[in-house]
Amino acid sequence: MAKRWWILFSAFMVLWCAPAVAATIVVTTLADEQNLNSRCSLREAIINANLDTQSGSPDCQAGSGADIIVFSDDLTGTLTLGSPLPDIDQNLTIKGRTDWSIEISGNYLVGIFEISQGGPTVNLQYLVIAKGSTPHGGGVRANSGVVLNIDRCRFTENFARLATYGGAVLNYKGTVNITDSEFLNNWADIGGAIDSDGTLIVKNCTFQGNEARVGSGIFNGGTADIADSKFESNNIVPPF
Ligand SMILES: [Ca+2]
Ligand SMILES: [Ca+2]
Repeated sequence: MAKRWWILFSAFMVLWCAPAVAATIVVTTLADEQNLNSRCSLREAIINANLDTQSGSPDCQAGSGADIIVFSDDLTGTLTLGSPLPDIDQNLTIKGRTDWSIEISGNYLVGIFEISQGGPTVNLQYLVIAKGSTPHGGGVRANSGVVLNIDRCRFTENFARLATYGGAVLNYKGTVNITDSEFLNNWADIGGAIDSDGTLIVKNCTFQGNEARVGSGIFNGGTADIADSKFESNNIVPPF
């Protein structure tokens, strides 16, 4: 009898200690909104994923652990941000469309993604990240301790304004892995497409038409491993 109770107790402990099952949160509108309107926006989805609640909006499923944000099948086109998205501060995957038919645009006014320091692992897949603008990292800023995996994304016309770092991606003392992605026509003062002060691994990527005063494609101030990638028509330009 005692053995049976021990088995039941062990099973309970395994279930109790198991990590939270990730939620898949489906974005159903390309509007940049946070209103109760039966449509789940990317902004609402990120807040729910960060807090593992529905405090962003009951329009989206609640987050739970290392969530996955996807876009509903009927959405294609551009999501234009009216203000910066909330920083991502939990493990999270954001998946666009395999044919790159979802674009997230900063409209040359705001940055797209920022990942909080302290160690979340964030995966960005199949996204077009365009026209983002911040002082550092117009498309994505990864802060210290972050692991950022970028797979099959396209970065176009992002820029770090006011003479600063990383037009498309700033890796500020994190670990950034980039595979099978394109960087087209991004610009900054230093690091036209990417500025890295951490660990950077780039594989099978294309860098074309990026501009900077120093490091038109990539400026590496940390550790970098670049393989099987193409650099074409990236230009050194005078200070903006
Ligand atoms: Ca909504
Ligand atoms: Ca979460």
